[in-house]
Amino acid sequence: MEINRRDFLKATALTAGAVGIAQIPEIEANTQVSGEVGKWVASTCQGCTSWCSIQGYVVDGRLVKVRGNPNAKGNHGKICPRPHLAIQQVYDPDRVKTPLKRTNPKKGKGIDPQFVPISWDEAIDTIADKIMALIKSGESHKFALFRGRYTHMNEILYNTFPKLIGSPNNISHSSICAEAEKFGRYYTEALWDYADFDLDNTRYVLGWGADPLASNRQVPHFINIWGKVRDQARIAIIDPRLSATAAKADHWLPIIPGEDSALAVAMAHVILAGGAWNKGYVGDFVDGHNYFKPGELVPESIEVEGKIIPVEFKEKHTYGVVKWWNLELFDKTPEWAEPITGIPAKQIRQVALEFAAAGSRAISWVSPGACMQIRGSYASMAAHALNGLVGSCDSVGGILQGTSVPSGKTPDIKPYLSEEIASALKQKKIDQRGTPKFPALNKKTGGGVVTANVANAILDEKPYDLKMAIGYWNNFVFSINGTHLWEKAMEKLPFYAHITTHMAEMTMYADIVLPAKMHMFERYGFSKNKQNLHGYLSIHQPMVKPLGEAKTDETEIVFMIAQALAKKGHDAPLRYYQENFKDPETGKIPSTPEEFDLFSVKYFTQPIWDGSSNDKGDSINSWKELLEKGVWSTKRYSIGKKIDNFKTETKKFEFYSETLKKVLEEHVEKNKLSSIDEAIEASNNTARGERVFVPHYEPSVRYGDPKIYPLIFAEHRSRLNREGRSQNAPWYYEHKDVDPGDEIEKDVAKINPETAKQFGIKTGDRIRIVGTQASIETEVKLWEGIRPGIVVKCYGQGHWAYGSVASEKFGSKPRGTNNNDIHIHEYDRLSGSTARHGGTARVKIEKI
Ligand SMILES: Nc1nc2c(c(=O)[nH]1)N[C@H]1C(S)=C(S)[C@@H](COP(=O)(O)OP(=O)(O)OC[C@H]3O[C@@H](n4cnc5c(=O)[nH]c(N)nc54)[C@H](O)[C@@H]3O)O[C@H]1N2
Ligand SMILES: Nc1nc2c(c(=O)[nH]1)N[C@H]1C(S)=C(S)[C@@H](COP(=O)(O)OP(=O)(O)OC[C@H]3O[C@@H](n4cnc5c(=O)[nH]c(N)nc54)[C@H](O)[C@@H]3O)O[C@H]1N2
Ligand code: SF4
Ligand SMILES: [Mo]
Repeated sequence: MEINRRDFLKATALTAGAVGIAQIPEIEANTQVSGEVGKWVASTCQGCTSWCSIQGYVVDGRLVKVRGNPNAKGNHGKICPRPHLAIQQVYDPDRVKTPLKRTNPKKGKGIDPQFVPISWDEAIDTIADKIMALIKSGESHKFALFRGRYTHMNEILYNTFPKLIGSPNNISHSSICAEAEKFGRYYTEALWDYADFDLDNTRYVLGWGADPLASNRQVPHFINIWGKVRDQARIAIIDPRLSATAAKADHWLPIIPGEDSALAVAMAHVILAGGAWNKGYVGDFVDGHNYFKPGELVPESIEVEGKIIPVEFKEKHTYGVVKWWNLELFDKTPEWAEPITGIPAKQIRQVALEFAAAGSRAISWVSPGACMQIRGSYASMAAHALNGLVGSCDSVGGILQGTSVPSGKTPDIKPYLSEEIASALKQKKIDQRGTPKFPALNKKTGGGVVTANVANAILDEKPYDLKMAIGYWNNFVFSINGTHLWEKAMEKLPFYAHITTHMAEMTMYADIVLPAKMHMFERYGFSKNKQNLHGYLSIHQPMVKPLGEAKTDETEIVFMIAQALAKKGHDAPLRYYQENFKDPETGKIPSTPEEFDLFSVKYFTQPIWDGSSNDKGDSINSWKELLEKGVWSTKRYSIGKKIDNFKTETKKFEFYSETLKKVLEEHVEKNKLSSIDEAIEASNNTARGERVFVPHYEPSVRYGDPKIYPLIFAEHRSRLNREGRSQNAPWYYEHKDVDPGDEIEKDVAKINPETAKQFGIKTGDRIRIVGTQASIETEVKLWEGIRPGIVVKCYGQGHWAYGSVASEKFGSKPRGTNNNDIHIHEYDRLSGSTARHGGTARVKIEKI
């Protein structure tokens, strides 16, 4: 088919330059592309963890525009800038189009895998053979499934599939994402999740590294409501760099990275010492006198006119405020915090009192910036505990837990497990979770994942030698601190299959590459989340033809492997999938991957489309209607019911965490440790005794002698990051200056002019940033929006694979630099998280 230049321009203008040349022939040269011919189709964006409901505009089979789904109450019909980049993702000419196999057995960074195209049959057969070999030799536990981003259809590939083949190793990316953030909420109010916020009614937003105009969660909702918030509330942002939100705030507190716990306890001190806590929520001293005196413990009793009178605090909806003061806060004055945090005592006092003056309409909003740090679990607890002091947890204008959204239950797999498979599932998990070094206390000891540590497990063969992994929608070689470690681990792993849209760093170590359908526009699925006081379920559905031979990661590919395994003698997965995922409308048993894909998504979303949830939210009465509307939202969250009914041990908001105490006791017992102190020491925290159970200050940890490495390295994410997946989109670079301080087409290191002067460097100079672990070379940008003494770089660039835009030379030379080269491979062990923040790496800079 021929296409002339005029028609080409017409088509590309519509997609604003987002055209992958390979796709052009699908448009008829003489098509009239007007508003009338297209159709808006609903789906879901996964550019971040907000999972907003969107619509794509499709003209003659071609996607030309994205907007918010007008039916969505969470993101109220809006999107942030990022889904527009998804058009360049789906039509990226660098996408993987067919299954590939490696022909070069040597693996390593910069080594050409010499991939050659193969058929789906050959690819699936190779994978099935490897799995069968493990099952036959009694080593099925040596298989792992790596999950990065996902839809809620992950119940198939991530949850059930590894178990059905006898592996306990379903490894998610959660602990490289935000687990430390959840830790703070869980051990105060028993919520292991993200929060929702009543921004309509709030009077104060205190953001701990939160930059909701640009990142964090619920960006469209915040952009939409921010004007109102500005009008009726005050905003203070704690962040070492002037973020988009900090630039529009009343206060910017440029904290020294990693010192958030000090600032949080000092603010709590001010609120209590100033008598500014919410007495209706927390309670008060019975005699009305304030015994929270700086530097003094609250006495058990006092003497009045020769009589001993007990000092009593009648606590209402919280638990342990006096213990918290006595164990931690009494001496944590703003003057104490000033040299640690770099924030003037006066400003600490002012912000703390302003925040408290807003009472229960004040939000202390903790982002990963303040807690994905070494010892960040306690920073998270301390910053979140401020919500308890002002009584904003589950209050109007405060911070909320959110409403759950119904979906189909995952059918029981037990009847499908043979004795051998069931016993293989009892093997230890590969990531060493629940051990003294990695408590990963998600609700219970070892309840969380330690994603990053799988690399160490592979290298050390502890607890055993991992032999095979399948990864999907993940890129751990790029996205985890200390990239060299995952590079080495992937070199060593004997067999890896990657299900991916792009040839990412992780793919370069693969033995088999399977092309994935792009999640937003090419496949079925569903995602559940909350924003704006609504829980919601948003559907993913195909609106354009999948590129090449791409298939759905979470369903079709699993079914194909299950079919191949059945042929080779292990039919449990296929039986499970066929017997349990019949079409809910017709009862038909799935016989093809495509049928399984459709039936299983219908199965899981049935409670939404069969009308049985109409009383809980929107009204939807058929599968077709769900596809048309695209989203189902709950009624607005009903505020206040959680108060006195939190799922903590005491049902109260816990300043003294009985919930944490109980879990730590179980952890000690399970690991046969001598005491909780020993457990805390092994987890690299300094508190001892009862301080362990209250939000408290933990000193930051830094690598590198300050005499040799005088600066601290810190980072933020781009407003245009679709996590690690938008960096092959030309628009990413063309609009890079949407990030304050950044430059179009560049990946600059931002340094305060004062600091730069000390080192004799200026804007445009090329420098080497040298840490104890690695060094990177980049260009300098002097900017006042960075606190002195630190070097800040945006995360996102530095891909040595991914595509021709993301790398200077695909396969070997990155474009820009990856911060994870510099970030130390370190952890917040209590939550299992990796420490990408907190300024763990000290660095020096050298002019090149
Ligand atoms: N634009 C965009 N938004 C996203 C995503 C994306 O890829 N792009 N991804 C989504 C995902 S997966 C997640 S988990 C969330 C993450 O949520 P975010 O809140 O975006 O988390 P981070 O980017 O890790 O850190 C946020 C901020 O912490 C600041 N910071 C760095 N060090 C410190 C410190 O020591 N103390 C304090 N107080 N601040 C510090 C950084 O300057 C940055 O502004 O974002 C989601 N939203
Ligand atoms: N230094 C630093 N490190 C970070 C972060 C940071 O801010 N700074 N952010 C952290 C956070 S919050 C997170 S959540 C993680 C994310 O880290 P990962 O879970 O590793 O995810 P991504 O880096 O987004 O890589 C996803 C990969 O999936 C593939 N892919 C892309 N689109 C699709 C698709 O539609 N389907 C399928 N099947 N595959 C696809 C591509 O290979 C892509 O490389 O990174 C973490 N790492
Ligand atoms: S906030 Fe996240 S999920 Fe929502 S539109 Fe933006 S990138 Fe997509
Ligand atoms: Mo994340």
